[in-house]
Amino acid sequence: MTTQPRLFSGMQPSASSLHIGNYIGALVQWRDMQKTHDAIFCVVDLHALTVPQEPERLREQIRRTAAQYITAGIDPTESTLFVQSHVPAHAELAWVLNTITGFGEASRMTQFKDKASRQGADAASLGLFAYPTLMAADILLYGTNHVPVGDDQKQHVELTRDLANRFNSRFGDTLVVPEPVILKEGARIYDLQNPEVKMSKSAANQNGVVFLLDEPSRTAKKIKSAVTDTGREVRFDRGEKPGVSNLLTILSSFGGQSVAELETAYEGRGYGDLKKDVADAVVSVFEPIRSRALALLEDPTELDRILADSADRAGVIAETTLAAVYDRIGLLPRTRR
Ligand code: ATP
Ligand code: LTN
Repeated sequence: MTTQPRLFSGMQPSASSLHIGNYIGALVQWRDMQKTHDAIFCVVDLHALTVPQEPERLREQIRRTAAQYITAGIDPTESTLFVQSHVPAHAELAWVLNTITGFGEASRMTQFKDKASRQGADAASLGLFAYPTLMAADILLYGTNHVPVGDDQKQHVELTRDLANRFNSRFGDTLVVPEPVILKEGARIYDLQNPEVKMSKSAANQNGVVFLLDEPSRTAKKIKSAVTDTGREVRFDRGEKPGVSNLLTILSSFGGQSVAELETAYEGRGYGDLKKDVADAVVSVFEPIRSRALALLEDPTELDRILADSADRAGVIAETTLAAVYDRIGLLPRTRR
């Protein structure tokens, strides 16, 4: 019987590969937290339906995302790693949470406002509006204590806390109120071609996004073509030197030396040397992750079995919470005497 705190986190399968930002900003930290937590990691495919999808591509992206979790270090014998839609309780609890969420409260979610304004208010679906209550369901089904997320998701975890407290005060103590664990800001990675914006799967120009599943030669090429500045000095300064600062952050994350140590090491040396070292460091970490992921995907029998076993384990926990919720709110159990 484990006494470690429960951790839950997830990523959308919204691209065919994760990138350096997802790796440094999420996966590496998840991997480390597995040791101190009873961890559950989810590929949140139902969330991915909130933007238009192409069915065959989505199916492939779900497997690819799961494969990269595993080969980047999420150990399926230590943690639970499953696909959201394999556990129907997520959609079921989300419905109940929708009924206790205010329309105005949901309208204040900044991610919804951003995405809806990008898609055009008429194109935005009810699903996009309800994204945060589905996320709350993900978290609350598992009695989660800690939710590691980027800063942009903090508001959703706050809503989750509000909903758990509201449910408990209306219907009696049922749901664990989770805490966000905000991932390190130093771990934010920016687009190599446009170092003012964060690296993102959905960037229009992919030359500035280094994907885990890119071929090593492509990775090296992208890094060597990174935008820098007209100066010569390798120095961390986000305002004046966003490109060089980003490369220093990446090298520090991959190589283990602090940014200050790197600044000293590159005194009198040019951007070319820095880029070459960043490329070598990233390729040497990504190459084995990439080749193992591609091998897992070649014959997905093993991967599908891992996901199914994990979904069985997750399903038992989720069903117990859902049954308690249904009972508290006054639904009739299905019984035969
Ligand atoms: P999309 O473009 O589809 O919004 P994304 O690449 O921005 O995707 P998410 O799926 O929103 O990534 O995020 C998954 C996880 O990766 C989150 O925990 C998020 O904080 C982290 N993450 C995403 N982009 C970066 C980045 N550039 N730097 C550090 N962490 C990141
Ligand atoms: N919204 C998150 C992904 C996500 C998640 C979750 C994270 C969905 N459900 C539950 C933590 C816990 C994102 O876009 N990064």
